[in-house]
Amino acid sequence: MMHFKCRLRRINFKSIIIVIVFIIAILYLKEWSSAVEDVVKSEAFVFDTPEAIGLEEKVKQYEAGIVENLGNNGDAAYLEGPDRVKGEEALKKVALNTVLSDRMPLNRTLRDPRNKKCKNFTYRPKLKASVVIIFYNEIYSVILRTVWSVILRTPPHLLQEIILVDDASTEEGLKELLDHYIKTRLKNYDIKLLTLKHRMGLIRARLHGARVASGDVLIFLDAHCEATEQWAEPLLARIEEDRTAVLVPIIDVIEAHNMAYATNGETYQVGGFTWAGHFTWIDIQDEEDKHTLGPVKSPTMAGGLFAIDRKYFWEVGSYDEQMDGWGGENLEMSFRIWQCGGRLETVPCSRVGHIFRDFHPYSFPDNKDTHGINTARLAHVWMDEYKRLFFMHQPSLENNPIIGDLTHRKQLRQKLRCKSFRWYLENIYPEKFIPDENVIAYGQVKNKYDMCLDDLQLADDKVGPLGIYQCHPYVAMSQYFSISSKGELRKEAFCAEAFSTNVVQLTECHSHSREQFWVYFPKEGRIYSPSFKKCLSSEGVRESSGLVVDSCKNSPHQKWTFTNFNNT
Ligand code: LR7
Ligand code: MN
Repeated sequence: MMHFKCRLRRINFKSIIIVIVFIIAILYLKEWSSAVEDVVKSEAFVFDTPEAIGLEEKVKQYEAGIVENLGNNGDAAYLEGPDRVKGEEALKKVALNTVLSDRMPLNRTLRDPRNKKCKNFTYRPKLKASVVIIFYNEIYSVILRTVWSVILRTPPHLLQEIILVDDASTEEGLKELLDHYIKTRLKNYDIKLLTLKHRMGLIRARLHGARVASGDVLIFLDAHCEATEQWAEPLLARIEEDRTAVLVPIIDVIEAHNMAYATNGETYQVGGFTWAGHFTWIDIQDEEDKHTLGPVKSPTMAGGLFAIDRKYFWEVGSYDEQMDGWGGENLEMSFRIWQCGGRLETVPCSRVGHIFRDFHPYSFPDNKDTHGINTARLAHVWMDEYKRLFFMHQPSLENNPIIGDLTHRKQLRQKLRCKSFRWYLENIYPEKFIPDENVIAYGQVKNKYDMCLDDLQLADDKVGPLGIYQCHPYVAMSQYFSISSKGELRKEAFCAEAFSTNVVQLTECHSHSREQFWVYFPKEGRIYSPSFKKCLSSEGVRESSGLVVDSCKNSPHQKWTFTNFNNT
């Protein structure tokens, strides 16, 4: 009896343990996938439910509205009559001509935009790609055109799968329609559709996609892209050669108003950044890189379109999971890749179009500045003492609890033994101007009327007047200038340039120009242009119009003081 009981107990004990382990395993699995509602994989489809019949009708309606050949070759397309008016309205509302997109074939043809010499290369990669496409309320036809472009232009033996991640779109019926289209029209391809239960922002949405992926290489795309001929081969081949190379194709512009696939010929740019924490395009810096069709070093990436070895993605810290919404993750990954031993490159023989919109058609809960917060996170983790230059733009974020806990990311940096930000600046991006290093004077620049030099909100990439404005406390925004050791009067990438009309404009710095050369005499407060033999003056200048150069005289208009002056 005793014996029996004991045995019974033992058995019970054992089975209880098994049950517990089983429950834990299930809970763990559930936890892991709790944010993911369901993964739909294309499989045989049953048409007999009323829902399926309704969806099939909707898809057929779409298909009936498609105008044959419209936008083929990547040409600009135009609509007539009421559609045209509706298209213009959509453009105003969501910064994209959705009506036009709906009329264009989902599998439209594109001209091969590559440099002709790219065709001479043969790539024989063996790695397979998982293409991860995330979206929030993007329109059906744009998402599917992205998917079709990948299917049509990636050799099947290089395409493991396409993973669509729906970041909890609120657009009614979008998910069901996509799901139906995939199950019926794309059933021969491995396409997974993940739906997140809650809006998680594009960074965590990408992480969800990456977790499901099984290919050797992850290729991320925005949901409004079109891949062109042989886009994948050079990316995969390069990763096969160096698994720590993270690659960006040339990103061509697809126009939001007419869907034209625009190519600007054979020149292209690589990625830079501003101290305010924004991505910018910069010219290729090394002369020999300008002429190669091989991969070219890029200090940063735009973020939406890139290829990375899947295992390396996880090894090198994937993403900062605590980054919310939109923005910052691209610079975070760029700095991290370089500082932690990898490489970031642009591959000019791989080209993908992206629809560039004038504004984002979506907002974030509470209008949170996710770009600012995310950038504050990366500044604290990766930028060392140079974070001062970012926080100069966003002082309120520096010690703000809103940015969250950074322990894990700092631990990651330690674990990977990553190099310093100074190393990155010196070795990867030596052209980047540091406004308070190697400069003669810097800061706010006041004249004797207590007015300050001001860039008058010069927009990126444009030329504009160098003006004066009431001195204000948001110095970094528009009033922070430096006299560099090269003699430039400079704000970030823009330099004061004197013209023969005596007008002084801000133009892109081009280091060797005499018109951008100034000498500062601190005692007299003069900012002198040797090539014009004249002094920077605010005489006769109104707010909002530019400064001039004038014959040098003892005038309060020509006396300038910088907040910081280096004596050395
Ligand atoms: O909450 C959201 N959840 C999402 O899933 C908000 C957006 N998204 C999706 C969205 O549907 C889209 O597919 O995320 C993708 C990117 O959003 P976009 O297209 O509104 O962003 P963008 O193209 O304006 O912004 C660029 O910078 C972002 C910074 O977080 C991302 O890295 C984008 O991927 C990136 N896009 C590119 O790099 C394309 C080239 C643009 C340039 C320069
Ligand atoms: Mn985009």
